[in-house]
Amino acid sequence: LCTMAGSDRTWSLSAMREWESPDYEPSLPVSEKSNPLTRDIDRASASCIVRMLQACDAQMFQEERGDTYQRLLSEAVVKTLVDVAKRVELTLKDPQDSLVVLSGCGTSGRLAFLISSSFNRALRELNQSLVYSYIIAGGDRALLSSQEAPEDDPKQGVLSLKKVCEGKKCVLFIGISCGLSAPFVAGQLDFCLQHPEVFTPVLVGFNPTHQARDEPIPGCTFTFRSVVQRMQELAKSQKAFLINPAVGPEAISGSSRMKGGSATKILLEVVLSAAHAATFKNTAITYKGILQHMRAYKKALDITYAESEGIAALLEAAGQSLRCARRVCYLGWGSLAMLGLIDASECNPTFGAVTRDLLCLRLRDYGDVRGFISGGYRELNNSEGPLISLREKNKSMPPLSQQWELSTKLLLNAVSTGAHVLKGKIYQNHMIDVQPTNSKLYCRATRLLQKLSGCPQSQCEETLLRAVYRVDKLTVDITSSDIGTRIRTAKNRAKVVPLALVCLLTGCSLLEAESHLELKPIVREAVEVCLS
Ligand code: F1P
Repeated sequence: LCTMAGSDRTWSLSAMREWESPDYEPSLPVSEKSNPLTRDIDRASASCIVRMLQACDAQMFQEERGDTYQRLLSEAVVKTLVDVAKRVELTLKDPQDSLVVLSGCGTSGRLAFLISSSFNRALRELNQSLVYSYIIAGGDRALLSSQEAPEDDPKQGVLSLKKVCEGKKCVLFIGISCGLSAPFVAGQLDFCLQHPEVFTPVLVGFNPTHQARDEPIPGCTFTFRSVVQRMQELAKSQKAFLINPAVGPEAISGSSRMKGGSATKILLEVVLSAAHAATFKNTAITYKGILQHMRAYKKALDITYAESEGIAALLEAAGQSLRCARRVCYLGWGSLAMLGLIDASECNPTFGAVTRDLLCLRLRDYGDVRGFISGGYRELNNSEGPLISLREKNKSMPPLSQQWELSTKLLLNAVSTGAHVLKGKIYQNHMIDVQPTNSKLYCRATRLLQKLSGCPQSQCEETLLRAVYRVDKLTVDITSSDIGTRIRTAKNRAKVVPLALVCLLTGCSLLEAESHLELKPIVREAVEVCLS
């Protein structure tokens, strides 16, 4: 299909909106659905991959239609952005004992860091008190390497929130969870709801509220959804705020680092920029102003993809490097290099992009895609100390720099995603080698096995567990283990999902599945052989 359409492939409006139909993968939230536009991305040429990514990104700015999903440019969303910007303005005008905290897990936490750092820098330049703090699940080490297990820990979320807010009397807490799913953020929002005299909670994510995760959180009486429902009630009196437009399914199912990350960056930068302009330039926060700023990002997106030929060439070259077991290295300085570090750090959990792949655990930290920053760790300026201040020239972060950053993010996401697709790390549009290192990813892995093998859920769960523990027969100890133990064990295992899938499809033993995968190191090809 792709070759046929080549790089001129375009999509009809109905194809662009197919995911919105209530019959389309109804059991999944938008953030976990598979995007119909990229169903065959695994067999696409470099230029076709770029077209597909462009179409997926364009879905971010689609207009709301009828009674379906709220979108980025929907009236209700823009109005909430105006309200939240006014709250930030209040903090900026009265910074004493006040704080704006941005918090999230994985990519969401890295963006919390990036955005809070750049707006604090703007304040420093104006000789104003700094009002922004960030929290990332797993602490600063998670800024540059994936730490997914802490995402499941609501108590740690609360502890880290208490720590940054010590002594503050007025805190605007912005919790980011693209899938409205991370227990770490749910715990923090719940804590804010319990202390309304200090905290005003804001939630940023990309599912409608009824699709928020409703799985029980061990040791808690709330679920993410129940927290969201309480916030919805309070939102009526502006005691809480929900910013949750749908941006459409990710190009690679569930890869919220892509559109989820871009939309987070757009929304928060629009809000904070408007608040800064109101406080320091006397420019009122208006609906029109916010809308215009959002449209400037849409333009950045169009300008970026106007270079799709160049992007495709880069992607092809990067894919070739990975295919010959070589690397892709990003070199840069300032916030753009930081985006490179972030993009590189996300490849490991997304694609199972471990060097030389199978069982090569010692080399785990040296990924296929690596980022380098001029000045090294000392440039980071993170709260736990030396890991970078971004360079002089990016100090003030005028709006144009923000769009330049978005453009860079889109480009890097395209290169790393495309290169891994070309390397065979994606099956259809699924992360076939996803590491089940937290409860969300564990459930995603089970779902993927069900979808690809057609076997019942219980059998898929059992086979996944066999692959995690590397045993053909499960012991009582294993079957009675809790999800936390399973996840900790999975962290030290490679190719868990591919192994389980081969076992399910062929009925072979784990050892046989391992040698099958060794013979066919391109996971997609190994799986295809079994499927055929
Ligand atoms: C947080 C997150 C993602 C990461 C991976 C695991 O998701 O860490 O950033 O790519 O999918 O989850 P969310 O809480 O923002 O939905």
